[in-house]
Amino acid sequence: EQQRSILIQSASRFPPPPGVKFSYGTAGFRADASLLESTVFRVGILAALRSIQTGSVIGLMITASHNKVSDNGVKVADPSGGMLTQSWEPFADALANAPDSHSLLQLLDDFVKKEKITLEGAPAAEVLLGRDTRPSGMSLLDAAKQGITAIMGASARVMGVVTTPQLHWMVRAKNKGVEASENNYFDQLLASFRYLLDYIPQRNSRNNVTDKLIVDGSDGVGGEKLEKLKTRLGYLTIDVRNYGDGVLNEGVGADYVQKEKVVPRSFGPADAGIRCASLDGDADRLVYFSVLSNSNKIDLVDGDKILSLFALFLKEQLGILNGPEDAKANKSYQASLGVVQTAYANGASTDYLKQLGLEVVLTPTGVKYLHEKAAEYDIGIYFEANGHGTILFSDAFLSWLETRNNELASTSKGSDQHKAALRLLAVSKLINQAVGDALSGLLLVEAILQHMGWSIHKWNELYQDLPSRQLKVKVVDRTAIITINAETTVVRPVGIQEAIDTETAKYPQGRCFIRPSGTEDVVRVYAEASTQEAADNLARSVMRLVD
Ligand code: 16G
Ligand code: ZN
Repeated sequence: EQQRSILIQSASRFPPPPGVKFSYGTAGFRADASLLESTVFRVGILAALRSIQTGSVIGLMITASHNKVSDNGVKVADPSGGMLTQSWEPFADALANAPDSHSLLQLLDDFVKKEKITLEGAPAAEVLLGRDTRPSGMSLLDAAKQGITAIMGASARVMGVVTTPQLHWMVRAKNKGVEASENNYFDQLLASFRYLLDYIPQRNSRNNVTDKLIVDGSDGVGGEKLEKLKTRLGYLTIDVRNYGDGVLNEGVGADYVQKEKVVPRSFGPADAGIRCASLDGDADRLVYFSVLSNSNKIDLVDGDKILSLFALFLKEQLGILNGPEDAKANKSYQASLGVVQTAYANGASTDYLKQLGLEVVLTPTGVKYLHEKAAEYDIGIYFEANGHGTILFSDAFLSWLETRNNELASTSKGSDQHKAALRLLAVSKLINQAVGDALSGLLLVEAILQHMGWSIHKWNELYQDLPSRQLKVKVVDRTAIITINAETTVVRPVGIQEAIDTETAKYPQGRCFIRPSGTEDVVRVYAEASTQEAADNLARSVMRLVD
């Protein structure tokens, strides 16, 4: 009864905006910030319930990532640090769209019964709360707090301005009994990064790779954090630009750089030849680039190439670790190494990875799908071309690796095999296993480039991207388009796939697909072919089929 009246009272302070329909899309709720208070309040309630049900700490992040500064959004991190379980998404939708406090309460009643969540005498629930640098974040954070505390026994712990991956990392850490603080996060990243540098093969020590990196912080939280982190790096001079003076995501950031293939604001011809990287607004995406001389154009090194670099390195280290005598002595562990991409992955990257002998699978767009698939391997690497990705290690493999490392430390300390074990362990600590993380990804790229003795150009030459084009079409109802096979085949409307196939067949190395966006009211078209002109033409002609 007391619980009911608390809920009614607090919910009445957050009436939903009339006539707006919210949907927990690929990456949570996103909208113009002025529309979001009621939704964020309600997601606070949801997070508290999820914490009670799982008996674990849950995360709630307020961000709209690479979208414009006047937008905002909210998403929930599950106990593992990953995305909210998909089975709760319909509840999130219903909750956000409940027209008044009465229907809200009814929904909560039904859901709590269905999910067997006992509110009375429930164990203490805790939700970690974070936000990016958007000005609207402050009041939205307060709305989330009120939602959380509207559930009796639930408390909110404000982590303040953090990157999205930092918050996910903290949730994961807390649930493993590790201290969930920014310092601890930095410590872990730095310690494992230094480890990797300590084990760089002699032949490549330092002189081949320039120690200078320029990073575009997208005028968001990532630049701010990198400024703090870089003072503790030791080697590597990082020049951080766009770390908060300009407008968030405007002409800057990983999304802009990857889609437009031009330099971000405050970069120019003077930077030609230097290794550059770009983060997105909440620092869960990372791309590299180098500026072409005398122009604002760039050579883009996208998520596919980061993935390829990681895959190559891990495969090599696994190979060293599992020496031939080990197989005979039954000491090796046939760790499965899998790579997960989406249909947006450049065809040249997929070919390259397959040539390395790796298993490559495609999933639909959206981190939750890639992550889930990657978790099926001992080492699962996933990346979207847009720069979101990470590496997952299975518990079974990690515990074998720990044991093996101890063995090697006593039998052949300092051997190549021992070093390979140490490197793999360091990677598992450096890379954020909760979610893609631009800061941890950046440190891993830097360590591997040093290890290989490679410049950004050498790295970029792993394979040559096929020319591609992305277009979008505004449509009345994007849900009319239904795809299968990881979004590579359209099944509705009937007939359209045949038409796409006919167009595609006209172009050498042609590949093309369409999919409804999960974040905007548009249908996206992606085309690839042997020349830029051909890719453009293919995209345009398929666009006309959709219009
Ligand atoms: C979201 C997704 C991203 C995906 C993008 C596609 C997460 C955390 N983010 O930003 O992975 O690439 O949506 O957008 O899942 P679209 O559906 O509008 O093309
Ligand atoms: Zn992001």
